[in-house]
Amino acid sequence: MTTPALLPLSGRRLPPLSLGASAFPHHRATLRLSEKFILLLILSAFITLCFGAFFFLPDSSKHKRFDLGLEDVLIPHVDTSKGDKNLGGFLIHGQGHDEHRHREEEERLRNKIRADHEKALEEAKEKLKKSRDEIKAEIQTEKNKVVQELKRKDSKPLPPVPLPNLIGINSGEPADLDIREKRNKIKEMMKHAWDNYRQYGWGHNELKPIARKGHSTNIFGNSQMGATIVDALDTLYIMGLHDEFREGQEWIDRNLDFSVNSEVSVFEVNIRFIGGLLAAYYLSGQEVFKIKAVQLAGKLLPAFNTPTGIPWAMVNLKSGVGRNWGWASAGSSILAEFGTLHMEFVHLSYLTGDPVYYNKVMHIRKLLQKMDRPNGLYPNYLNPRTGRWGQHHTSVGGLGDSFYEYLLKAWLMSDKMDTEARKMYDDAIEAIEKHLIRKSNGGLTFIGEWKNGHLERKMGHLTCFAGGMFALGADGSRDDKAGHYLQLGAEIAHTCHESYDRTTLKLGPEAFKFDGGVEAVAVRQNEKYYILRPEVIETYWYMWRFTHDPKYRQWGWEAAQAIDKYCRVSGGFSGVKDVYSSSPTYDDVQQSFFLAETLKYLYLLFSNDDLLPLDNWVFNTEAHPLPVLHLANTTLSENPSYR
Ligand code: DMJ
Repeated sequence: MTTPALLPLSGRRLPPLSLGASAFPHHRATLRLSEKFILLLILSAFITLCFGAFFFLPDSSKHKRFDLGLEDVLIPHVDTSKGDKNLGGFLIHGQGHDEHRHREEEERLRNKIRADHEKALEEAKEKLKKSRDEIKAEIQTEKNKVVQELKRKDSKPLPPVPLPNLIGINSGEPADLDIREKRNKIKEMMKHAWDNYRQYGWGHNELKPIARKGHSTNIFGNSQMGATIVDALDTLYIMGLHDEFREGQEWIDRNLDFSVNSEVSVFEVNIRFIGGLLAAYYLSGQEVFKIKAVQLAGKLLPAFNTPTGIPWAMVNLKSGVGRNWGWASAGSSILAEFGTLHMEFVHLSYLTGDPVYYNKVMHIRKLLQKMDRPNGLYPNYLNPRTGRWGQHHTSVGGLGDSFYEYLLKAWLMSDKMDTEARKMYDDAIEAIEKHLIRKSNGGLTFIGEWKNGHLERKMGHLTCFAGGMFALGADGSRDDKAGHYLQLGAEIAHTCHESYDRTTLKLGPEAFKFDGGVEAVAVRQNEKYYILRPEVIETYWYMWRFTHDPKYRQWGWEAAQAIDKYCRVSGGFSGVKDVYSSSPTYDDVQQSFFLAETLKYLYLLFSNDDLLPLDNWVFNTEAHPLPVLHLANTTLSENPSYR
């Protein structure tokens, strides 16, 4: 329907009526007087209507729902006995006094709203007077507040658990002056490594001591997660370097963030970060380490989402997407990687009361138990999609090593209750002795590598840790062969010492042969490097603890001196490329495990045995001490409230 007032009076269509200023001047000259009069009439009617609306329309605020926190103000005033009702936020009032009171109340509220608006307007005006930089700074402050608040919420304390019996956190200071001096020298080396990392690589994963800048490798993805800080913490603590420890703690508290778009090695992050954080927590009692360890573990869990539950080697900490190393046999996961999670994951379940971690590692164990093992040996590769072995390579060095170590340590860490783990260890070691351990023509006991039914007579520096493992597992061995395993440990220690002693620098090569007239010597150029690894010194320390034969301290001291002489540079410590060369070149990397392991084992070698006694502490594969858990016969999954 068309409004009669808009009908054209002259038979000509008028342009649509607009009250905008430009509508009239254009047509004014052409309009007749009567038309002008009618238009004036319409205009005055419209203005009257507007005034009427302004004065006579009912007050809409009466029907307004007060949902900006005003209900809190209004509702307490509602007296239901006098007929006021609160219907879902609308207020319907009674008559008389109540009406008067209500009007006053509304007036008060209107004033308040007006005052608030004026205040907001004033604030906005003030803001506009500020410079761009000032406004930016204010926004940043607000943002920081929000982040801090989120962090605070994220860091809410975990449920308290009774700490296990923490025995032997003491100075371990030796009485003997000579030994004390040696120990002080190791501490000084630690300080040199730390101070330089602090100065040139702080926050980066590792240090390039010659270029004097941060360094990282693909195991940490492209992250800057301060691997050296986390790995070094417990060594600093044990050595009594408390200022340095506090610096590290502060950095972790403020900066260690795991929501990074970075693809990291599940194994390395577990042994260095989770292991390091847990050890720092147990030693110092500082909650922040426990919280960070649990946060990080949550980020690793998606790696277990594979068809078999055998985790991927790598996981993106942000997306949770996992994959395997391109070089590993047909997309396989690595035995030493998925088999080296047990200790840390059991502790995580212990500390959180959440069996999820425990269940993940027990699932791996169950799966391995069901599988056929060629000659009783565990191959290094297992496909997480099919659940089948990859290439039939077996090693007690790289790719296999810490899997065997963790079977033994799972048993020790459970206060020797986890007999299933002990049995798996005993079975595996029997097969290894039968197929991989041999004596060279010169009488050196070595552990070779099994490749498709053939024994390669080559031993890696990594394999040298096994001397300590045999000694540690001697007590409790099957058929009471404790003496035999202690002896085997001593023989491996001797062979590995020979591999050091037969070099120019008195530092061990990465791999050495027992073949073609060669004994404990590296043959290939790319096996002649020493990258500050700990395994040989680790074995000396275990052998020292179990035998107190002074030769182990002597050998450890030789290694410490060689490291100080050939690997020390003004910017820290570096690996060397050829231990047979009298003028070595550096690889320019200070590995985080040098601070976590090499220097820690050396320090312990020159300390009293009551510092972290082996009856109460089990060292993870990165030398992070975790206490024995007295869990009695309860399995964690059966009783999640075992804490
Ligand atoms: C360490 O990170 C761990 O000991 C791991 O188990 C293998 N070796 C390196 C150091 O050599």
